[in-house]
Amino acid sequence: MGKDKVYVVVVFGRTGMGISSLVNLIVGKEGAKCSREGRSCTKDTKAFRLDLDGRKIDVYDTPGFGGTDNKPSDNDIISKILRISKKHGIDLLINCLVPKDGIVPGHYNAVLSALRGQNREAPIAAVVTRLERVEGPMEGWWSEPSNNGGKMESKWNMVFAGHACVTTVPSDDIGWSQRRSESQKAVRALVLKFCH
Ligand SMILES: Nc1nc2c(ncn2[C@@H]2O[C@H](COP(=O)(O)OP(=O)(O)OP(=O)(O)O)[C@@H](O)[C@H]2O)c(=O)[nH]1
Ligand SMILES: [Mg+2]
Repeated sequence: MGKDKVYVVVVFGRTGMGISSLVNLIVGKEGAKCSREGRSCTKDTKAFRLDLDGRKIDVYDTPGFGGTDNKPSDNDIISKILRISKKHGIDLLINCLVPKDGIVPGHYNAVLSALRGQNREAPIAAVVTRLERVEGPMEGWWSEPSNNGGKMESKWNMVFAGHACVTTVPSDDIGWSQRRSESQKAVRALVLKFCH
């Protein structure tokens, strides 16, 4: 590993679920533009640099799948992710998921099969967001029998190389600052596992 290596992490998911917010949480800056509820916002892929533990990591924001208002089509989004893979190589994909409506096996499968088809498969981790209101530790969401992450695997064959359970609720929402910083710690630890 050269010391100038730049690791590449790509975050994807359904539109409006908090992809850009998750990128900002990981990078620790409000660099990526986030939407107001109900409007697709991110139009193109964009990298935000994180320096962590002596490593340079480019975290890519992507347009959400299923976007409205002149948003790239799902196929365009796949092409954009493939382009990043061909140009830079991808060390980790993060599927941004929200309980219920934000868990879409089709998005996971589309990304996985497109990369596989080009012999460019990369590990996919799950980050489950919007968990600020769960009782007990956010991580508990994953193993709670009624909604657990293992079920995603057995039900939809969504197999993840790792996961984190978080909230990316805005930092000015003071009620959740503790959970927000826990979330940043958890998701950065996940990222570092794949950047070495
Ligand atoms: N309560 C709560 N709201 C969140 C969370 N993450 C994101 N949001 C809100 O969800 C809305 C959409 O967030 P974005 O990060 O812009 O979502 P996106 O997936 O990038 O959306 P597009 O770029 O429009 O496809 C914003 O109003 C966020 O503040 C979370 O963990 N908890
Ligand atoms: Mg966005």
